[in-house]
Amino acid sequence: MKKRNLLLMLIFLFTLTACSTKDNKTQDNSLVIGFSQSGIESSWRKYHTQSIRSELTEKNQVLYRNGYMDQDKQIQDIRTFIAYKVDAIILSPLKEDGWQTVLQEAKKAKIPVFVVDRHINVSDTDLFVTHIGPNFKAQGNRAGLFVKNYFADKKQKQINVLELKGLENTSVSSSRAEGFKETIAQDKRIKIADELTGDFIRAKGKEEIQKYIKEKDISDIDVLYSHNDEMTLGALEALKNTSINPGKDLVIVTIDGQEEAIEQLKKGNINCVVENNPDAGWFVANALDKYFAKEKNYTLPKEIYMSETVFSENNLSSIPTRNY
Ligand code: GYE
Repeated sequence: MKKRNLLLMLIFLFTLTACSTKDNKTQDNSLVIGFSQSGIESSWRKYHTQSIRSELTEKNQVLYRNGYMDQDKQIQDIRTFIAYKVDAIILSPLKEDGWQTVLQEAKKAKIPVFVVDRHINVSDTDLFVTHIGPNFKAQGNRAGLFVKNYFADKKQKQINVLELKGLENTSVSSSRAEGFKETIAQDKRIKIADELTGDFIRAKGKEEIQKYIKEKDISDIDVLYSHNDEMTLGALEALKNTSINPGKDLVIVTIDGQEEAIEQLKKGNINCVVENNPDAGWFVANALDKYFAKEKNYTLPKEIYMSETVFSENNLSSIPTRNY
């Protein structure tokens, strides 16, 4: 008789614990979220990280892992999240390809994946719930439009562009190049004379421009189109040792909207800063809320774009504080 009572008591205690654990989770709706960030290469990226972490930790437990610009580490971090049985994964991918296998593992574990910032290239779009980020092609269009308008009333017969591209095999770099090319094609005088790759890193941007100055005649270049402010700031450092007057002899167009770039815009060393909004926190938290609310007949859109604008000498006085 005693053994039977002991067994019944153990079963009762186990059920109680199991229910209370489940109830705790559903009672406060808090989630355990794995957040895999691609790196810390720019103040834009640091703000992007802080925006998501601060917004999500208000209600949830966030396991944050920085990939330090190493995709293999990011994949390993995602496997850790799967092992922890997190409720959701936020992935800010370094590169576009190479995610199929690990996202299939997440799908098998029934863990939803939300992609932020750069995009991923997978055959099965069911491997992620939604992509939340800027429209990189539109940013390229805006950069191209500034250049087209800048030279519209100038008689110059040919306008040579030096393009300083970001990290290869990333959706952000290919889309910014595509958008820019699409828009400058409206003025046959504008040509991309040369392309360099600075990996979105200031030191590499400086090094590439220094090499270009040594090997070619940069005075033949009319426009520097740089895919991010960090590389632009590196390029400005390299130009200091030349007779080139940035913003005057060389029109400079850059993307992100970092404080340091806005300062150079106000000094006249940069002509146009295309904003790239890093403040993704609210968008991510809102997407998670909608997903887990599981409202009938509601599915999240596959793309959630963030609003952004363009800064130039025409609106210097209305540029909001950047905070990054
Ligand atoms: O422009 C740059 C960062 O992926 C949009 O990555 C982001 C880019 C951003 O290195 O500063």
